[in-house]
Amino acid sequence: MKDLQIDGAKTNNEILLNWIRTIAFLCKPDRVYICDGSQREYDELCDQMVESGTFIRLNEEKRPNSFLARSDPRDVARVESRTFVCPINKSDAGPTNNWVHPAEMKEKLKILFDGSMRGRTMYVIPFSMGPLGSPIAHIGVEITDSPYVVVNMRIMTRMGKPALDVLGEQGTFVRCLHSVGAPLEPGQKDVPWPCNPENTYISHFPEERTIYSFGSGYGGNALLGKKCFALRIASVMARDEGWMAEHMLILGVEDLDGKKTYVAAAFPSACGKTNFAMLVPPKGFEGWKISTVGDDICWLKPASDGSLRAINPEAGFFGVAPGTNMNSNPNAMLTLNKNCIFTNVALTDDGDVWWEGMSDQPPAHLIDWKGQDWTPDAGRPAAHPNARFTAPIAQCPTFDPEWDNPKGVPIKAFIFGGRMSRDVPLVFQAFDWSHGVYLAATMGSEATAAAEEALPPMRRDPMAMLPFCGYNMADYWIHWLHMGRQLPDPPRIFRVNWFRKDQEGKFLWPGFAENMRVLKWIIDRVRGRGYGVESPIGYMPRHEDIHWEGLDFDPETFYEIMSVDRQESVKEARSHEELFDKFYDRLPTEFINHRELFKSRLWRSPEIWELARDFF
Ligand code: TSX
Ligand code: MN
Repeated sequence: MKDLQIDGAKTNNEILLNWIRTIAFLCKPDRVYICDGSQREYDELCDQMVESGTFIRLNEEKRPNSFLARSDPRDVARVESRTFVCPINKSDAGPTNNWVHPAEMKEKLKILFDGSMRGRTMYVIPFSMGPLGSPIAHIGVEITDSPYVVVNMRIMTRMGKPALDVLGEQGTFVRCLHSVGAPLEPGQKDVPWPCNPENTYISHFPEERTIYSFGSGYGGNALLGKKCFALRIASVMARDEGWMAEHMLILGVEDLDGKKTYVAAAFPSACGKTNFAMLVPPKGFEGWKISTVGDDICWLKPASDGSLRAINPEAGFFGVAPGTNMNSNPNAMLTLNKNCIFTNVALTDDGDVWWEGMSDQPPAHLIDWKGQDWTPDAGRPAAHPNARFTAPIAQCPTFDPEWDNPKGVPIKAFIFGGRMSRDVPLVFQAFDWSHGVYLAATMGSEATAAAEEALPPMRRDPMAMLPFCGYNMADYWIHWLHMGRQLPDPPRIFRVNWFRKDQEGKFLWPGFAENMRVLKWIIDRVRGRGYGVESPIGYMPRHEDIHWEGLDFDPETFYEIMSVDRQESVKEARSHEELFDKFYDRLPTEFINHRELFKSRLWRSPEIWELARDFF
């Protein structure tokens, strides 16, 4: 075989060079290029995509150095039905993952990838998930035929030559192979968003630390450092190596004494995770500061001093645009002022972007996410509901410079949230680590925008990891329990629910900035100061334990959002059994004990405790 010509950055890593040669031989691209990660390379790729019609350059005055991409309407989100976790044994994927035997999956993929990059450039993207050289970080290499992926990866990760330098001649890396699955015949004209929806596969080979993704150019299907590597593959690496890869934001809270406390929080989708990560303290919290380390993924490793140190493996936000505005999240809006990529939002007549919820009044005319004329009476959204922004984290006004600290930040609390209109109180604390793991494993969220009146069903989403755990979920719970035993002073665990409603269906809690009050109680508890009443579900604040300055919130309403109904709780405990039955063969016995203890606490409590007010 003639030696392959490889342009761009240089590497002497033989393992990497061999992998590049093997993939080039299989995918048969016209060119092979190793990305250096420079601004110049980024600008050239963006210009090239403007030329080819993939990108629209936005108004230089309003949105400098920013671009709009419109995807194929069939390629607009992660596809869980086409996502596979492929260890040799099916039981290692567990009942919550799609499984195919790795040999069978590779047979299938080999045929699809064969010649899939014809007529295209094969880009090699070396990247670091986490601060360069950090003991908590890991290196990945994504091979892709999509320049859109390259420029997004430059925002979302530490990409290019610096990552190659960390990799060195001997270093190992997670292999991430991606193709849009749309080879070009000689002379064939390309489309703005090539993809192959009929043959989409997002497959993970956890035992080989390898990802093969075919057919989609969108988000987590294509930016393989994110969900595929940093959660599915990393969760397996973390289990094997004694650390944690979690679907969590990381934020810092600085109090009036200047003391900073870091917490990590997991929420299922549509709970406003990015909003919480960039919280603006409300009236009554003058002098308090919130800083953002990450909005989506958290890697944690025990340090020699006994602390649990966390990094954000990402370098950018890939956030849902619709609903983001100067009220719901001013810091996100300010992050988006420049150097951003927007996907599937609407285009204004003056070359700026718009999406549902950005302003009360929509512009009189727009080009919608499908490229068609749009007016407010169109009867369809102008931006796709899953439209996204890709933005550098360093542009966020609440950006915490500790983001780049290779040692990470010490995590003192884990917060687990869901969207529940009933039954789950605003906040409560687990009795201990193992009880907290139980509370996190049984958390859930209601399906959003369900028909009114009918009670929306709860979808269990353990640790918000249901679509992202790369192995058997029961083994993952065992790993959580194990981590707690390794730590001399494990983080305290809390559950929150911003979404409780009254009888009329009105939200009882104002949420957003006011969540700071809940956060302060959590910090107080962590620092051994705040009071918590021992209730059947955990420790709970009384009205007087919350800092209310600046908000008129009476005890009456407070105890309504804090109330726990005994009959409903018994039903809840019984339905945990349903969840656990799926994992009968590997379920940690601690969970059975916690369920029975929960039930007995319910029975032993006084009759009147249906109203938490009376209970207190
Ligand atoms: O992000 C949200 N958060 C977390 C903020 C830090 N949202 C938006 C969720 C959709 C992604 C919320 N929505 C929150 C919340 O705390 N709470 C609610 C519910 C709610 C909606 C509107 C109001 C109040 C609560 N409006 C008024 O009270 C006027
Ligand atoms: Mn996420």
